[in-house]
Amino acid sequence: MTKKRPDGIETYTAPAGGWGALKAVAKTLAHQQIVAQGAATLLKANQPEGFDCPGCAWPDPKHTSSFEFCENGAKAITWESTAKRVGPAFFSEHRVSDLYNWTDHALEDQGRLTHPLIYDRATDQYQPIAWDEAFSVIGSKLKALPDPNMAEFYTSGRASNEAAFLFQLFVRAYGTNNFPDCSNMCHEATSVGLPKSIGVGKGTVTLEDFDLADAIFSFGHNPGTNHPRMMTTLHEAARRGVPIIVFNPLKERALEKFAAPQDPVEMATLSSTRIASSYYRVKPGGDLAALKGMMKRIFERDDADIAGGGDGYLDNEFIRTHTAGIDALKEDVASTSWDEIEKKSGLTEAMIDSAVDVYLKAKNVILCYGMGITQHKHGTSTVQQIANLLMLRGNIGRPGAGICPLRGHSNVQGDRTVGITEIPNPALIDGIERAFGFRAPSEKGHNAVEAVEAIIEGRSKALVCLGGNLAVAMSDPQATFAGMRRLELAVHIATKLNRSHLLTAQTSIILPVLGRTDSDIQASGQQAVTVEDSMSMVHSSRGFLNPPGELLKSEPAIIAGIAKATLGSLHDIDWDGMVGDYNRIRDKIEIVFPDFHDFNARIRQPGGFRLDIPASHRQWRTASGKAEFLVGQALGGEEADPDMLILTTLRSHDQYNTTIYGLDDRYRGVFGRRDVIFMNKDDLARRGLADGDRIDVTSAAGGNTPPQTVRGYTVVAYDIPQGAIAGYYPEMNRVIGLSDYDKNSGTPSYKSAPVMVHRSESLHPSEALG
Ligand SMILES: Nc1nc2c(c(=O)[nH]1)N[C@H]1C(S)=C(S)[C@@H](COP(=O)(O)OP(=O)(O)OC[C@H]3O[C@@H](n4cnc5c(=O)[nH]c(N)nc54)[C@H](O)[C@@H]3O)O[C@H]1N2
Ligand SMILES: Nc1nc2c(c(=O)[nH]1)N[C@H]1C(S)=C(S)[C@@H](COP(=O)(O)OP(=O)(O)OC[C@H]3O[C@@H](n4cnc5c(=O)[nH]c(N)nc54)[C@H](O)[C@@H]3O)O[C@H]1N2
Ligand SMILES: [Mo]
Repeated sequence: MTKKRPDGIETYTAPAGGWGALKAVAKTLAHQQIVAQGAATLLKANQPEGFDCPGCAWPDPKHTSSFEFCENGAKAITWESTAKRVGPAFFSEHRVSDLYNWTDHALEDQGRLTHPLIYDRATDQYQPIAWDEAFSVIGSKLKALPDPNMAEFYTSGRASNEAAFLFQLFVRAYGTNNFPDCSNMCHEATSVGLPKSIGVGKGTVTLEDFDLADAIFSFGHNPGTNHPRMMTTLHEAARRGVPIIVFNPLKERALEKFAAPQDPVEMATLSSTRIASSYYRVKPGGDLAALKGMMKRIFERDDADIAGGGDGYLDNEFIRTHTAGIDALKEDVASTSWDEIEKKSGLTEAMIDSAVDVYLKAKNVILCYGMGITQHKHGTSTVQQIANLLMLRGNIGRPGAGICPLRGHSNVQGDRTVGITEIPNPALIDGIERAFGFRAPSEKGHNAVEAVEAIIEGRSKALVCLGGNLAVAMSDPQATFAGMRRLELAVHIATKLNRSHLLTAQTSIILPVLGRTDSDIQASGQQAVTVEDSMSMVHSSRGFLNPPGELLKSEPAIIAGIAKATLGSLHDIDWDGMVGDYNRIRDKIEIVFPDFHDFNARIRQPGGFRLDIPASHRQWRTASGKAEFLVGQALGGEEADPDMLILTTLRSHDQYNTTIYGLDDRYRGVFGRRDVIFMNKDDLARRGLADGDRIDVTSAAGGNTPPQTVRGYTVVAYDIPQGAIAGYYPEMNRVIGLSDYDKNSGTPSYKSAPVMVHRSESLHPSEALG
């Protein structure tokens, strides 16, 4: 007899992709009321003359392919190109304190912002304001601050290269390096960790390398939901018989089996392809131990083989010519006991051994990873152990092999490349001087956590956001939201209304902006922008839809407006000229960053061009000039409280970060709700709990004092390692402390928050935020 599951919870048995994905797209198009225009819009995504899909940063085969179907790309595009609008009439009907009680889904689902708005405290409403007036209010508030370092300038990773470049130019001309950005909550462990290992903070592979790989390792990412076009690559590889080895605490359906909507046979016969050849359900945060275990076994096998007269398993030629530090690494993993490795990783020695088998058999290995690796207190160190593992067999810097961090936002990598960084290097400062004739500040500014801390402590008084939803994305909303409400100035350059806009400062302004899909007309005609994908390909993106209203401005135009109102004629920067013709912005980018030589010519080639990744051709821009084997952080022996659980936070299939498209998480069998916590059945039993019971989750340690609780969540018995639970981001951010982050990179440990759970007295889920 099958036991009835809680409402909306099912066991999903079908493959990922397939007809379910097509059905979901049809539903999304209808919900956004753009059925007629919808299909045509989708067909322009990632085409040579079209726009770059705002869904993810996975590359497209040369951006010249025919339309590649992608359910979640379709959701991202239709969410932006919706026919719904949120204008002055709406804001005159709703007070901000009422809107605050709406869900994140409902707020954004009102549609595209159409008018510049300013908050009026007397009526508790946002009211229209003219652009010039908005710019002048912002300029005068910023000028009035006693120190430019009292303002924070946030970037979310959808901004184009051109917008991000103008933003950093304006902010540095204003006088600070306070550049919190979404990357600080995302792949900062990669940006900080990899340069020390291989001299560059980006991936080393291209899409073509996947055709040559003999094995693919996938650590801590969920491509069926978050990088769906990667499924085409994995599907092809699986069909060629390439082993795909997955390390993930959850059995993500798309990594198990996938039906490609492009494949007529699979669609017609309802068949699918098995993706992972082996699936290791590592404990959250256990990857560091698993990687150390793999390396320990590789050294052991290498020694044994050599003792038996063999050549061993290491690429000694590569190690000798290209690397430093192998002895210390070998010593570290040798002194780490199997007992510790098994305990921390949740995997047995035999399992790790079988993963090593595959690794050693393959000539060319690519290792892909996502947030399951970076969002931990030891994220940076884990990234470096990934580089070590690859380097042991020379799997970096040759065809078919390399490291592949799956970036988040579609242009988060590009934004960093063109200068969004709180730690400017001398080359950037010299470049700005070359192009604009002034010396930018060189002292370190704030990253995302530091910016929010400064806001909470009242050291920072102003926040200007180029997109995003910083307050909701950040840990500890209790403290973060309160800090935001104490600001003197908050400015949001946004496409849609979100909760950060409702945390009103003394002066709060929302500026409606064109998105990727919108046509952008300036003095010299229709403009294209550029973006950089996960594989360092830079290409152009041109929207073509009629903008949602006449008043919207482009990101570059808004930044220039704020800059002129703040800086006046300081430094004699030609803001109008650059906004009138984005080619002129690109000319300046090329002067500041020589890697962009012939920028305007090269983006006109179909598919654009690839930025040089020195490690791809075995040039190592590290201090020693070699690729560095770096010893990993200790696994940490302290025995946790036996009642404590480790919470990892996830994206559902129906969300884009804080944007909640809908309430289903199809592949995990969750429908119509998000108020669930996944827990191992033995952990449930040990607490006398059953599938469907309501629980409270309380932070157990770390940075939010007093401890915070989310109440009334429904617990779902799930195939997840014992000792671990999983819940959705952003609802669970309440139990993640602001000071729980990787001290090397500042990346919050969203994937391993220590918590306690108790049976709940609440019949309904609590308001999780704020
Ligand atoms: N549709 C859609 N696309 C997106 C996004 C979105 O929200 N929606 N977000 C974009 C952004 S900004 C980003 S950064 C990426 C995020 O893409 P992912 O990195 O795939 O993001 P998460 O949902 O956080 O998933 C992390 C995966 O890691 C697993 N995991 C959790 N903890 C651990 C751990 O300790 N070890 C290991 N090995 N695995 C673990 C989870 O089970 C899950 O499968 O996607 C981008 N693309
Ligand atoms: N617990 C937990 N917390 C996390 C994570 C996690 O895995 N777990 N992941 C972290 C990660 S990886 C990231 S990247 C951050 C995400 O943090 P953010 O990037 O700040 O958040 P988003 O939800 O992507 O931002 C959505 C808003 O961006 C605006 N927007 C959309 N498109 C555009 C555009 O084209 N231009 C402009 N100007 N605005 C636009 C809209 O107003 C929309 O409401 O969250 C982090 N927080
Ligand atoms: Mo991200």
